[in-house]
Amino acid sequence: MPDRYAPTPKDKFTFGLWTVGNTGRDPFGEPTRPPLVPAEIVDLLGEVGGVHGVNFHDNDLLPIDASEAEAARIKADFAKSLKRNKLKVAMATTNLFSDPAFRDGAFTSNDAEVRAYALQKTMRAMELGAEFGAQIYVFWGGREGAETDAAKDPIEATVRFRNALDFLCAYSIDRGFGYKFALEAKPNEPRAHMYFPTTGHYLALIPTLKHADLVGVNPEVAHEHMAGLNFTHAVAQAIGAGKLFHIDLNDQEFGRYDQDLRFGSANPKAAFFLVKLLEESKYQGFRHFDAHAYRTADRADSIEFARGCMRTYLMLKERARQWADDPIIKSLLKQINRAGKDMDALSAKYSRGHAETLLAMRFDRAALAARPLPYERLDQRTMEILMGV
Ligand code: GLT
Ligand code: MN
Ligand code: MN
Repeated sequence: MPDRYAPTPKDKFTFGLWTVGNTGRDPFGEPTRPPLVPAEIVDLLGEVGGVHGVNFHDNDLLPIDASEAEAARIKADFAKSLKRNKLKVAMATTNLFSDPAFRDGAFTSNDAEVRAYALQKTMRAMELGAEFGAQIYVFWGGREGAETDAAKDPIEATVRFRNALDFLCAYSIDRGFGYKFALEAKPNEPRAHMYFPTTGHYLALIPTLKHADLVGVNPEVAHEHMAGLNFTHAVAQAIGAGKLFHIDLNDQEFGRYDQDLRFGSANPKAAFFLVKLLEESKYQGFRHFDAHAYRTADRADSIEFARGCMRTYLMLKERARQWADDPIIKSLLKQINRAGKDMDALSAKYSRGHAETLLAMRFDRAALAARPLPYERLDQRTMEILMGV
């Protein structure tokens, strides 16, 4: 029997080199898995099966101090492994956080030379991504924040960040890369307070950019959960603004330090509403799993981790379809959505007449409050569908 949860490249599932290549290192412990070179990570993804593509930071592919000869060899091996495994490069990004040069930030650093270096590094990384056909360019400001607000003027930091984005958008246009840029928020990393802590903050920044049309967001489940927020609402706002250019799927328990867990493994109900939203809104972009396996995982278990991310997504997608087709859900939805054409017509557009009509209306508050809203039944039915009952 064919496995109906088996992914195919059409599902547009992607993994970063740093996700399945994660070695299990954490702030308190050394790696638990041997490091893999990029071509080996691509082979691992080939073994996982059904993956669309792979994403990288410049230094996931090329060590920061690689010689030209070394870089050429790594790139050639990587290209061969992509071909062998029929994988594409979907997204590229810059590592502006690991090197101590960025300890005070990159685009927002207090040092003009660091800011200039960050631009240079990003331009080179954009070139590298374009060489492999990346369409999306992510900005995750891993160090764009401050451990103490005595260090930086936060208004000036925002100006610096905006200037960098304006510069890099213009560079992309100039070079004809055709990138769409996706900004990824995170509240803290690891101790510092970030300047753009949530997706909403970035959605507010974008209209102030020179090339706002090129720039959207890359929301990540874990990052919104770290801030105690409802991820699906953030994504919905991005979709509504036409700005969901990319998405980082993983999971994260609330009130915990950065976990990057297998998709849907911590909050399956929240994951269900997210998948439902992405599918019903016909999101066309990549579905990137920015997560990594448990520290205990070996290679075989890391493969299971990657398969699990995709499988859970596809299971939830099926549940979302069941939900929409379920007769009980349908009748409950009908009951709670009380359409009122005349009412809507009044409020759809302002006119003095509409305002006067509204002002003259008498509303029966008690009757409004007495109308049934069986959300307990609706939610329980949702749970039953989720649990396969
Ligand atoms: C890092 C971070 C992620 C970002 C990556 C892109 S790097 O793993 O935690 O959320 O998406 O820069
Ligand atoms: Mn991410
Ligand atoms: Mn993360």
